[in-house]
Amino acid sequence: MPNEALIVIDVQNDFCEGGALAVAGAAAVVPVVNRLIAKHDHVVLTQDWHPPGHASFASAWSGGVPFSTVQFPYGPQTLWPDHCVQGTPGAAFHPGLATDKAEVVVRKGFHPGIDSYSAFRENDRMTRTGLDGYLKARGFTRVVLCGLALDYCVAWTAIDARQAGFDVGIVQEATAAIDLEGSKKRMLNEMRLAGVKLNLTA
Ligand code: VGL
Ligand code: ZN
Repeated sequence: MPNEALIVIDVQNDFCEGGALAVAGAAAVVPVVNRLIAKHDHVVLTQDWHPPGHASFASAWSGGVPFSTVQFPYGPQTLWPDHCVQGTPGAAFHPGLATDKAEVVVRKGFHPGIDSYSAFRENDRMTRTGLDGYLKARGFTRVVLCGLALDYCVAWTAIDARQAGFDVGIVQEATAAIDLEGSKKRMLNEMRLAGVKLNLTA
């Protein structure tokens, strides 16, 4: 469809088995994602792209515990293991991902003090990545989402895409979830309430 873009979220080594923030089942979705890429005319990739010592890393805080929640100036923030550090092998796309067709790569999470799950808006909910303007300038009205992680970057991107006025669907079989304290169920519900189609097929 000419007005539809596929957005492939964060299929990077650190989110796959053996990576710093591995999501169970991540590598298995790569062939499914590749099938979606082959089927779409327009493909956008996103890349989590943190500077060393990023504020979302537990290691940046004395006594910081990975997967705990702390208060940031912009609200609650989960602390993560160091991951997707700019230029490292962990930040690179999974070697099996079919990246050639991508028309743009959006990087996020590069502001030292702000995390970014959504590919549209960072976690302060104010700092914009520019993806909204890019998609609208290109005339896209529908976005299809897949990638990692379902309950963080895919979900937040889907909800922000709805808020930006796009028709939005996710292909669940082309995603894998972190599922921290029920986050998968909670974010599926949030997406449903936002009007995201949850069951597109690959
Ligand atoms: C992600 C946690 C931290 C994601 C990125 O891509 O879902 N999750 N940074
Ligand atoms: Zn991150």
